[in-house]
Amino acid sequence: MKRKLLFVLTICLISLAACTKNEVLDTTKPVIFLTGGTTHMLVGDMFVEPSVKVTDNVDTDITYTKSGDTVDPSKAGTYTIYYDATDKAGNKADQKSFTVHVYAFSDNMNIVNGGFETGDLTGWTIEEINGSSDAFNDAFVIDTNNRKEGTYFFDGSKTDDNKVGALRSSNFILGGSGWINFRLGGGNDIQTLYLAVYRANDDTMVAKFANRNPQKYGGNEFLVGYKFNLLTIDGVNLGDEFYIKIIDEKLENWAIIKIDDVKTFNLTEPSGTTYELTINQK
Ligand SMILES: [Ca+2]
Ligand SMILES: [Ca+2]
Ligand SMILES: [Ca+2]
Repeated sequence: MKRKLLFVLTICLISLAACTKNEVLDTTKPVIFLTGGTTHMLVGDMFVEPSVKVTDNVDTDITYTKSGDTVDPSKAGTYTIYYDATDKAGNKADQKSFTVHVYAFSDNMNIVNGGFETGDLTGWTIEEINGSSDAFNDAFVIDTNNRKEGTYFFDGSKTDDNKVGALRSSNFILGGSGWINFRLGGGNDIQTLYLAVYRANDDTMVAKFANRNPQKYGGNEFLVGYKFNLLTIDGVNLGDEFYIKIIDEKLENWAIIKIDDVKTFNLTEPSGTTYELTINQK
């Protein structure tokens, strides 16, 4: 009986020693959590820092330190802040970083009347192809609903398939995230019916997009939203000057184009539910 008691006592002591030892030897590092915060903003907007939480297996009152950049909301640039924390046993948390992009914006980063909301072709220039520009006319800017954005869009089906022509936008300076978006309806033919992006200084085409998914909403009459990041093209940089051109050289079989919602400035990638990612078919 005495022996058994001694045995139990010994086990208890060992357990206690093990427990105490564990407390002293904390080898688990704390973890830093960042939530929210402004990741993309325009110069002059308010910057909100992410909220920071540090958890640990032992310590409940760990403070964190910050290093890296100090965000200056009045100056365009990319700023990165680093967060560190150490528990009382000296274990360092994995460093977390937070990056904010501050973009300068000027009106010339968007083309004029890219959504046709003036109800006509203000801001756009009609150009000829093979001596004709009949595919484009102020009268074809209408307000019926073919999955347009806003009130008006350009509807090439207001004239005949065999009409041709081109429509050139105002120039724009590439800014923000580099993402552009647009909505296209009508036929799918990259050779003769497309939206293109040209360099303003030498008129070279850098990108070309067709209405690749005209049946998305059940028919060519419905506008489909597309998005593309121009910065993925070799040699294209923020600050470069471009313009958009809409071409209709197609003569039959859904040989018209519908356009709306041409935006050349986006702070962030446009939403995936409205705009599907398209490819450069140049
Ligand atoms: Ca710890
Ligand atoms: Ca519109
Ligand atoms: Ca045509």
